[in-house]
Amino acid sequence: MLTLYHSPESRSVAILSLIEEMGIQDWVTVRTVTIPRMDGSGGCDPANPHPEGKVPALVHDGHVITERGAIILHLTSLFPDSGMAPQVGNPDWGVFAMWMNWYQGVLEPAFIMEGAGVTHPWVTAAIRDHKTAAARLRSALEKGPWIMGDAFSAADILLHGPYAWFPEGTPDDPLIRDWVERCKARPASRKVREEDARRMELLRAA
Ligand SMILES: N[C@@H](CCC(=O)N[C@@H](CS)C(=O)NCC(=O)O)C(=O)O
Repeated sequence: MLTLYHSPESRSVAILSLIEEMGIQDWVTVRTVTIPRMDGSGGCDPANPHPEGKVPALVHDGHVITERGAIILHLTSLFPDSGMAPQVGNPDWGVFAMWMNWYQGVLEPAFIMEGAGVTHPWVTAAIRDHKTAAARLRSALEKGPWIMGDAFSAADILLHGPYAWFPEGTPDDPLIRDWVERCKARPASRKVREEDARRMELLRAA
């Protein structure tokens, strides 16, 4: 049994989009939980099994899986015919797993550091910076039109996320901006965001 712990307008939207793109809605139960919000609202939800009270968390037969990259690798491996990732064992799958880990270990930290105005030689040595990360994105998209080449994949869902949420942080590069818009225009993405806006209204009204 698969249960996704989700909170509206948060990082777990990426997993909802993935579920929609994969067509596995009947296999995953979605439970809405609260999280502490930057404006002081919300709070950790005792119903959320995430050890840090965050979202997303995916529970598979009692096993708690956190971190979007890991959740994506797990779901796309469980449902290998969904078309959202290469087949496990193919060289392409190694590249796909690389993008999942690069996102978690480089792109998102670099994006956050830039937004927070943090620079430090240790940070630069370990993760470089957002400009360097954006250059790597660009070189993938030059071959594009998607991160993995011809086919839209879960790598696009994960990697375009920060730019969809914070357009002001998006590099001033038409190749990257157009890709973000193409990702946002996917029917699955539109549907999930519309449903999520309704979930948020319910949460605010509660
Ligand atoms: N590295 C995690 C990050 C998860 C995360 O930070 N989620 C935010 C939602 S946008 C959260 O739950 N924040 C609540 C909190 O800070 O307590 C992932 O990629 O899944």
